[in-house]
Amino acid sequence: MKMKLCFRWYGEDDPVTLDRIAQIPGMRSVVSAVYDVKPGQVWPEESLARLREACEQKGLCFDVVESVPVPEAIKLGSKDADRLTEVYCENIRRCARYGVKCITYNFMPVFDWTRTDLAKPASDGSFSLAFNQEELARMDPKREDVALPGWDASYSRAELRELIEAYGRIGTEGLWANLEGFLKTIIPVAQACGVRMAIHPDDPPYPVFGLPRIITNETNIDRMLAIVDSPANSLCFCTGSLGCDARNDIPAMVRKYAAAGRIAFMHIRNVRREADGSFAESAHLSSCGSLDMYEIVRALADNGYDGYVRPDHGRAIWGEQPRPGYGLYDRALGAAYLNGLFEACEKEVNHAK
Ligand SMILES: [Mn+2]
Repeated sequence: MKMKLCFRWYGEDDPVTLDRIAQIPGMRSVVSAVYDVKPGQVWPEESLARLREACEQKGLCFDVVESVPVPEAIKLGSKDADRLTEVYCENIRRCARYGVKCITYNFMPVFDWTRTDLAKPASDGSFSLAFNQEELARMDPKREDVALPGWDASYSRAELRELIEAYGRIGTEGLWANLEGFLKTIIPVAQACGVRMAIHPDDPPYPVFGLPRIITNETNIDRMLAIVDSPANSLCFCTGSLGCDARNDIPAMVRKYAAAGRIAFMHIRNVRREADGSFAESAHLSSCGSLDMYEIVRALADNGYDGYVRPDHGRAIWGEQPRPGYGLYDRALGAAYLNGLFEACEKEVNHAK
C-alpha cells in the first residue's frame, strides 16, 4: 500500500509495548516524542538515538514525531518567543538527524484537546472520550479549580487566569500574527532538512472558555497554508477533531488538501456528533459515528496519498484500562479497518486506470 501506517507510542512507560505494536498487520512506523524534557528545551540527542534504536530493533521506523510542543510564550508572542523559536528550530534539526520526516504540532492556546469525560460508557460496555456542551458551560476556569481531563494540571489557578487573560488581550488576530511569525521562521529550517511540519487542528474546532482557536475550518486552513506556500508547511489532518463541527465537510476537505499535496499526516478516527455541538468519540467504522470513512480514504487514494496515517484515539474495550484514547485494542481494530479501506480504495483506483 502507498500510505504509511503508523501508531502512537508514549515511550518506555507506555503499557502498549513496541512488541505489540509491531504485531499489528501492516504497521510501518512509530509516532513518538522525547518526553523527558519540558516544552521549550532542546531534546537530548541520546533520547532521539534511543527512540530510533528501540523502534528499529522491532523492525519499525521512527520517522514521525508527535509532538514538538509550542511553548505558550511563542503563541503569545512574549519576550522569550524569539529564543524559544530558535530552540524549536534546533529540535527540528535534531529530529531530522535521527531520521524524522514529519513533525506534528498544534497552536492551541493553553489547553490541548478538551473533553468533559474521559470514560463515557456506551451501551455495549465500552468507554470513550466525550465532550458535553452543557457541562462545559457550567465551568469557569478563572473562578474555580476546573479539573477537566486532559489538561495540564501543573498550572495554578492564578497562572491559568493570567494565561487566559493574556490570550484575551492578543485576541484571534494576535494569535494569527504569532503563528505567522513562527511559521516564517521554522518552515525554511524544516524544508532545508527534509522535514514536513504538520499542524494539528484545534480540538474541538471552536473556542473553549473564550480562548481563540484558529485551525478550525477550511477558510482558516487556507489562510494558514498560504503563510508559507511549501509542502514543508502542511497539515496533520485529524478527521475526528475537524469532524466535531458539522459545517466541516471532511471528505471534501481531505480531497482538496490531498490534491494540493498539503497533507503530511492523517489522524483517522470517527466521532458521533450531537445537535448542540457535544460529541463522543466512537469506533472507527463509518456506521458507528458521523463520518464516512470510506469517502475519506477514497479521497486520499484518488490523489495517490503516500503520507503517514494513524488510527487516532480508540475506545476502552475488552477490559483494557488504557491511557485515555490510547489503548491497544481499539486502535489496533482501527488500524485493521483502515488497512482494509486503503487496500480496497487503492486497488479500485489502479483498476480504473
Ligand atoms: Mn488527532
